[in-house]
Amino acid sequence: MKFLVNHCYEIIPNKVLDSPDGSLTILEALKEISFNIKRVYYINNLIQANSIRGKHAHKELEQALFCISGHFTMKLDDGENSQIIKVSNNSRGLFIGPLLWHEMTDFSSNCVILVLASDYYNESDYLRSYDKFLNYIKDQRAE
Ligand code: T46
Repeated sequence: MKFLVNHCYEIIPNKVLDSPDGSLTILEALKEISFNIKRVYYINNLIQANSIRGKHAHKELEQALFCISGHFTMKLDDGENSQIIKVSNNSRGLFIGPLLWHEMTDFSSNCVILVLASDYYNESDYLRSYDKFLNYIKDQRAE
């Protein structure tokens, strides 16, 4: 996949063991996952057709996101370029780095998203308004 935005890339697991009994996908910290994993969370029960998740950027948090069932649409925006991608259950993941605005929509009802995060939950790491996100980037560049 070609990314038009910064702070994002595709994560390809080293090992996917497919068999008639199912697929086993293995990911290891400091290997395919570039950071130490401090938190794991998942999102499921996406039964409402018009659900929106994300709509924020993080100041420092690094995340590896895997759609392990179903599909959804991800809008990415690094403050200069934006891109819309379809994310589906294909064993590949998305690295979502800091300072990347992300919005998730169009979830299939069977969608399950697994996220590995580099740090514990911290609300002060969030930029929840797009204007604040742009200003934060501007301030960072000025430093
Ligand atoms: C991303 C997508 C996939 C916690 O208390 N602890 C946690 O670890 C998390 C992730 C959330 N929360 C609380 C904070 C908020 O009151 O749960 C509420 C919703 O959190 P958030 O806005 O982070 O949820 P999403 O699903 O919109 O976004 C999260 C990630 O933040 C985001 O970066 O990629 O999941």
